[in-house]
Amino acid sequence: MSKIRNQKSEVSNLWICPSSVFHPRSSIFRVPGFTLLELLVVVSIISFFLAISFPLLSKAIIKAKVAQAQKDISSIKSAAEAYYTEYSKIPVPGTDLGASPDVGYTGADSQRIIKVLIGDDTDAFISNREKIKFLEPGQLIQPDGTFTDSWGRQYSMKFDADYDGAITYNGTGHYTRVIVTSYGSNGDDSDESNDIVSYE
Ligand SMILES: [Ca+2]
Ligand SMILES: [Ca+2]
Repeated sequence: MSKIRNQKSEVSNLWICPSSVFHPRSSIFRVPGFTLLELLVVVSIISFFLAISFPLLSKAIIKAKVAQAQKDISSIKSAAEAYYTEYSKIPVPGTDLGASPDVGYTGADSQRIIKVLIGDDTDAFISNREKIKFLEPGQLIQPDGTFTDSWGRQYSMKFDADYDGAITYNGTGHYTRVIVTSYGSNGDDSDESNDIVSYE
């Protein structure tokens, strides 16, 4: 009799209240996933980290573009100086040699000079008759065949056309044969604050 009473007691302990089993928050029947509050917390945390990381990422991208432009400018300047050493003249059309004041080149004219420096001798007015590769264009080349800076704009150049050993640029004289310029992220030559220039 005592044994039967104990078994009943055990069965009683195993009984589960139906209301707790079918309650929506029951651990047995709870739908796996997040509650609305948990989702809002996760979205808020992700938004917070995006908000603080985006400016840092933008700064890093701008810094990388400036570094690439500085590297390209240095390469173009070195190539122009190597051209001078080889041919005893600057890489500009013959009609500009001896011109005073010194001559600046932008757009299609600067494209012609870069093409000559990479060993393309199709430009008879500048000429690289030995087809010497003074410049490795690298990522200067865009899919459409143009040579541009990190912002997709063409570099500008100014040469010491009058051979006095100096170039005046933005009102200041510099002792150099060539100055190469990227007008920076805004592409604006009147705003020098973000220009990248070879003499700096
Ligand atoms: Ca000069
Ligand atoms: Ca600028």
